[in-house]
Amino acid sequence: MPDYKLTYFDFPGGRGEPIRIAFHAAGIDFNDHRISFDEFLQTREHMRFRCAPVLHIDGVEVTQSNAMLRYVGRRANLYPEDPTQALYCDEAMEAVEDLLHQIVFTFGLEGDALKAARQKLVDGWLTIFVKGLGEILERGGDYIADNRLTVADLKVYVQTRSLRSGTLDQVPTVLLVRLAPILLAHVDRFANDTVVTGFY
Ligand SMILES: N[C@@H](CCC(=O)N[C@@H](CS)C(=O)NCC(=O)O)C(=O)O
Repeated sequence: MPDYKLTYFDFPGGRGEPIRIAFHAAGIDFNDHRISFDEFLQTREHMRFRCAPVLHIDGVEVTQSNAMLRYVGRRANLYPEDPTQALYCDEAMEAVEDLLHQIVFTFGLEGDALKAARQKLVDGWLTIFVKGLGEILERGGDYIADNRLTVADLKVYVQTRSLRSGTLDQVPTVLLVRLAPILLAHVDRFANDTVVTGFY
């Protein structure tokens, strides 16, 4: 088995966490290298695209979180072989990626500016993406694709768990139940799945 080192921030969310859970679910050992934001600022000049996560495979650097997820998924049978089911996975994963970009635009704001930006986010992109991810899940049933756990479920789960947890100021925790209850059932199912939660 290659030597894996995943470098990402030390919090249970964002782009790195689904990859950590995928490694764990797959039973693949990896060096879970967690960095503070200060450490990130000090080292980012040496990162290819100045972004985290970064995966080293036998010392070779790789970037792009969804590419990493697909890679771990293929190694661990958590990514469909059927091209259409794989497409469904990719659609969900890229949608979460687009949503993350919209959320990140509101980071670093404070006071009234934060309040206004988050309200706009809730009424706009968050509503669109939560509804859209709900539609994707309705197509798949209990899972995003392939009638089973795939890395797409992990990516969606980490994001919906964050939305429900109230960690994003001004974003109501009832958003999922209001806009896409099917996503709430999905997040609950994984919250009780030891393959996913056994990581903690
Ligand atoms: N397309 C990249 C985006 C990576 C990205 O934007 N990472 C964020 C953290 S989740 C980052 O490093 N932000 C710090 C910054 O841009 O200064 C990926 O999917 O890995």
